[in-house]
Amino acid sequence: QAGEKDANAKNPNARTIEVLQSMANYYDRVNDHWRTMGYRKAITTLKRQEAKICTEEEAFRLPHVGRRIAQKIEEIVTTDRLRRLEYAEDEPADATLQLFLQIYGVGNKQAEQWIAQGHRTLDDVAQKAKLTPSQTVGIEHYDDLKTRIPRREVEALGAVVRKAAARIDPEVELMVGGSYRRGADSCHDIDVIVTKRGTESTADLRQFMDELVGQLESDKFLVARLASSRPGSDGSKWHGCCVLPRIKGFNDDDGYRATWRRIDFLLVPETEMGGALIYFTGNDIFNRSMRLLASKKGMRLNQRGLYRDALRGPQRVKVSEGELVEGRDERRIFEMLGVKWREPHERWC
Ligand code: DCP
Ligand code: MG
Ligand code: MN
Repeated sequence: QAGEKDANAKNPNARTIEVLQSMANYYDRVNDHWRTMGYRKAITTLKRQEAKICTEEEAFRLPHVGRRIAQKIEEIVTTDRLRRLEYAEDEPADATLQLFLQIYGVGNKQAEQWIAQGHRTLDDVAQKAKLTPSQTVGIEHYDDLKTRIPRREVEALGAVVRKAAARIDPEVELMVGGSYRRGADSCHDIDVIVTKRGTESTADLRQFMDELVGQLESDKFLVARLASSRPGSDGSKWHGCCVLPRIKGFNDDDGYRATWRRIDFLLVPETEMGGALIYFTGNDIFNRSMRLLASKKGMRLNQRGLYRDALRGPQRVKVSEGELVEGRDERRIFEMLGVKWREPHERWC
């Protein structure tokens, strides 16, 4: 025991490890198992290093150290502190951070920046901060958007979309994926997969989607568009908000009020339906483990399908795009990966 303590003190990364350990303890306290594990693995890696790890780049090259933790390692070494930990250990500040993080379109960096600027409430941010259009919606409908959607309301919302879709193109098929497909009792949002027989690229569905959005907007079902694609994305996604209209016998009691709900659409050509179903069913951790497994087998899994890994030359420059192994069929992708089929409700990690 004393020996181990000694060894730790001599470790050139002792201070970094101490601070990261406090982060791991914090995430453990708030039951964030994923981050707790992430920090623990990074700590184990650091304990094995004989040299001091000083920069983000050095840290990122180590096993089990992702971009976020690598940045924190550099912050600890250069400033001898970690702002994220200081918020975590300061309960009021942490509560503010959690408050801001629950705004749609707000990540860690933005939330921490607002706190540093002295903002403490949603009103502060609404009045004083410069907001993106998504964040404005996120704040105006904060309470609605953080409320979970009961399963039967997800079904009712899906039915509204289906009806409108069938009028535009009866051959288009819609499936609700995400936590709903995994059997959840309630969901954060509704994830709708849009596909059609004979389509080979998302472009084949674009016109349908434009018409569907137009129709649902004029029906007052879709009430907001949110930033729908990251830069460089292919326009296969549509993110926004919807409200369930008053439906006779379902929600037409006196208590009806239009609750804003998050809705995502994913346009998927038939040729990629298997990859898309796996991706959009999740959960995110299950997806990560499937992707990791694929890469261990010299393949690559993404939301379009399973590929034989891209050939890479010096500096890991891509020489060729990987060859598609399977895209259409969800079960075949499991088979090609050599994993036992798991029903959607068995994909919680
Ligand atoms: N997904 C992913 N990685 C992410 C985000 C999403 O693999 N970082 C995939 C898996 C998710 C699916 O997309 O299951 C849908 O994303 P959601 O954020 O809608 O998550 P869920 O539908 O799983 O849960 P929730 O009830 O919170 O919406
Ligand atoms: Mg979802
Ligand atoms: Mn979603």
